[in-house]
Amino acid sequence: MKLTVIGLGQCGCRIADHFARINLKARSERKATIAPIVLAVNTDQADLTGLKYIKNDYLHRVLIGLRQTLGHGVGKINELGAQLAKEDGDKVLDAVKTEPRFYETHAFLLIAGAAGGTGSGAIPIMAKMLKERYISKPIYALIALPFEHEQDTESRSVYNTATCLKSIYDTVDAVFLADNQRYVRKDASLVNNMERINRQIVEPFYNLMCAGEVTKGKHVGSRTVDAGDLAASLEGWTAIGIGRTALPPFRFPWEIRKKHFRDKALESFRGTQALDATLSDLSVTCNPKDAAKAMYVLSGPPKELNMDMVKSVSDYIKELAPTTVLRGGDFPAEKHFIDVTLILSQLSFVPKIKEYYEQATQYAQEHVGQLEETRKRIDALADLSKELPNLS
Ligand SMILES: Nc1nc2c(ncn2[C@@H]2O[C@H](COP(=O)(O)OP(=O)(O)OP(=O)(O)O)[C@@H](O)[C@H]2O)c(=O)[nH]1
Ligand SMILES: [Mg+2]
Repeated sequence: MKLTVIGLGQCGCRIADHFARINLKARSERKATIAPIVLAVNTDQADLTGLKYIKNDYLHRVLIGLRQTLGHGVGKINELGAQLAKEDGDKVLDAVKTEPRFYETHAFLLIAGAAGGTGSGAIPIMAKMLKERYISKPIYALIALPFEHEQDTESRSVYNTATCLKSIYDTVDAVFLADNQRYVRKDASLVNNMERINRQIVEPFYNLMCAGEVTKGKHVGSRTVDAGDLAASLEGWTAIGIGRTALPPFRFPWEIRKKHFRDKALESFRGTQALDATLSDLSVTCNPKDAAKAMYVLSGPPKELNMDMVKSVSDYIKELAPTTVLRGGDFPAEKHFIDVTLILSQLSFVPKIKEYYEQATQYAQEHVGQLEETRKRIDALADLSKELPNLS
C-alpha cells in the first residue's frame, strides 16, 4: 500500500519523518515505494526545521497560522489548532495537489499527538477537508496517546485527547492508536525514548505496506496482501503490532531439507511464538475478542515460510478472536527472523478511550467558563481579520 502521509504538530511531524525514512529503506532494500509523499504541517517553525527525512521545501514542510502564533505553536489549546487549520488548510491541499505522485497513492495517513494543541486540533479538520475533496480515497489516522504522567498531571491533555479522538473517529475510515506509555523504557532519557518510540510506532507498518508493493520476484509471497485487503480490514479503532522470533544461525540448504521431524514440528511453532510477541507489543491495550476485523502478515525467508506455519498463525488468531473476519498473507522478505505483523480493527472496546472520555467529561464540567472563554477569544481573533482581503 502506498500512502500520502501528513504529520500534524510536533509529534505528528516527527512520526511522519520516520515514514519518510522507511520509504527510503523500502526503496533500497526491496525496490518498493511505500510513502512517496510525506508532508509536515505545524504552527511551530523550529519543530519543522528539526526534521531529517522530509524534503525541506515549503510544499513539504508547511507552516500554518504564522500570523497568529508567529511560528511558536498554539500552547496546547487544540481549539486554536483547529481554527488555524481551517484558515490555512488550503496550503496543505495545494501541497497535496501539486505532488505528481499523488494519484499513485492508495490512501491518506494523517498523524498527530492527541494531547497537544496543533496536531490534536488540526487533524480532524484536515481529515474533513481531504475527505470532501478526495471522496474515494480512504483516510486513516495514526494518533499518539499521552504518557501516563501527562494524563495524571495535566487535565488539559486528557481533554485534548478526548476531543481529538471523538472528532477524528467521526471523520476518518480507521484510527490507529499508539499509546506512548506502552513504549516507555524506564532506563532511557526522554529524548532517546521519543526517538525510539517513534521508530517502534512506525515499524509494524513497514512489512505491511511493502507486502503489496514489491516488484522483485523473490519478495512476492504465495498469498500476498495488497492495498485492497488492507482497506477491507481497516475500520474504526485499530491496534497494530509486530513481533519476531529469531531463526537459528545460517544453515546449508541440505541441512534444512534433511531436518529431523521434531525440528520440523518446532518450525511451525516459530510463527505462533512471533505472534505471542506481537500480542504483547500491540500499540494499545485491547482484547482481540473485541476486534471485528483482523489481518496478519507473516514475513521471513522463503524457505522457512510454509503452509503449516501460516495455518498455525491463523488458527491461533481465530482462537483468540473467534468472531473476527480474518485476512492474511505471507511476505518472503526477512533473512534471519520470522515476523508477524498484526492488525486488530473495528475494536468495539478500548479501555483507554473510555478512561479519556470519562475524565474529559468531568474536566469539561468543571471548566465550563474557561473553555467558553477560550472559544470566544479564538472567534474574536478570527473576526479581527474579517475585513481584510485574502491573498491566496
Ligand atoms: N510518540 C511521540 N509522542 C510525542 C512526540 N512529541 C510529542 N509527543 C506527545 O504528543 C503530545 C503533545 O503533542 P505535540 O505534538 O507536542 O503538540 P503540538 O501538536 O505540536 O501542539 P502545540 O505544541 O501545543 O502547538 C504529548 O502527549 C507528547 O507526549 C514524539 O516525537 N513522539
Ligand atoms: Mg508544538
